[in-house]
Amino acid sequence: MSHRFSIGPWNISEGRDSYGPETRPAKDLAWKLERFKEAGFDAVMFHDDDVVPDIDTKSEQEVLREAEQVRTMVQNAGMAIEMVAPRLWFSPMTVDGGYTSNDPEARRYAVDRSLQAADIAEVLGCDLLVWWLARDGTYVRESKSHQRSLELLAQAADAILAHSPQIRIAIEPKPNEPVDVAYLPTIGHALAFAHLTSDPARVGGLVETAHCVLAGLDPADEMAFALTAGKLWSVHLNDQNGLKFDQDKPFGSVNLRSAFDQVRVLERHGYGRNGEFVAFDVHSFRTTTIEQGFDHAVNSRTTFLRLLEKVRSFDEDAAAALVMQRDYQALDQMVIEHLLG
Ligand code: XUL
Ligand code: MN
Repeated sequence: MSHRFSIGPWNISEGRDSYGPETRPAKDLAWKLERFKEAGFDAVMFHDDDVVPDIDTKSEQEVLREAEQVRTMVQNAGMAIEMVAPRLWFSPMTVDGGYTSNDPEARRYAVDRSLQAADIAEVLGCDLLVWWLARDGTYVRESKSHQRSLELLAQAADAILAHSPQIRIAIEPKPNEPVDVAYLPTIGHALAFAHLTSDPARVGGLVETAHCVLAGLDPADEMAFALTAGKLWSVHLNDQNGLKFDQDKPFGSVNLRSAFDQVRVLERHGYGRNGEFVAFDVHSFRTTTIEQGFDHAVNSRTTFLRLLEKVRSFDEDAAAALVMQRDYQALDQMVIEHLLG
């Protein structure tokens, strides 16, 4: 089976970080779509305001009309649209969180904006709404009630599920950043949370490599957990060098063996058979020029395909025999030799 690849416009970025300004010029969606297509990507991921910039200043009709235009543009570029994610972390209304803010008016804003994101998804012809709950956590744990926060999250999910019968919500867990501690830090939390909603079958997960590393967990295991439950609806493959700020490095660039294990687990579970995309959430280094400003994504895709060959040529019978003999030392070296091979 061949895989289909997905990428977001935010993955071609301008190089700003907390300590300094942009190092590359901004490029528009048309420019990005051209790069995506020529590099072999099949689908685009969007935040609601990637589709409709300055979304909060526009009327509902304007928003949906602009979404129509983007749909046509992406279609004309020969690509599909994988998902839409409401960006609930930029507005002054989301300073204290999205759905779990202590301010009822801010919570209403978060839900309304999410319903609109679901409408945008419908216009774009996709059924996946991604929940990266950036600020739904705390800097000071005593500032919110955990139980109440979970209830608020479930109410928000229920509102979306009732509003858009075609929508599935894929929760993208992350343990911290920007908040100190998040309410849904791992895929286990996300899938348990699904059962607090009115339609657990329509609430699943998206596993990002870097987020698992930040949680001190094995990315392949996190993916396997969701796959076993039939709930891995997307992935954000990238890499992360230990416990520090979220790095979104090219896939396999830190831990090639872990990357191999991720590809192997996706293959073993037939990931992609139900239309799932292999998505990358990767960022250029700040030092990169705009001429090389998409190489990190192209390289991630190349690494995935190289590792796919490694997974498919791995001698699973020999590995199984070593498992039977409990010779895990030889198994360990077998994997290393295969990767070095
Ligand atoms: C943040 C992150 C986001 C989501 C989409 O760490 O990964 O880009 O993937 O909102
Ligand atoms: Mn991500």
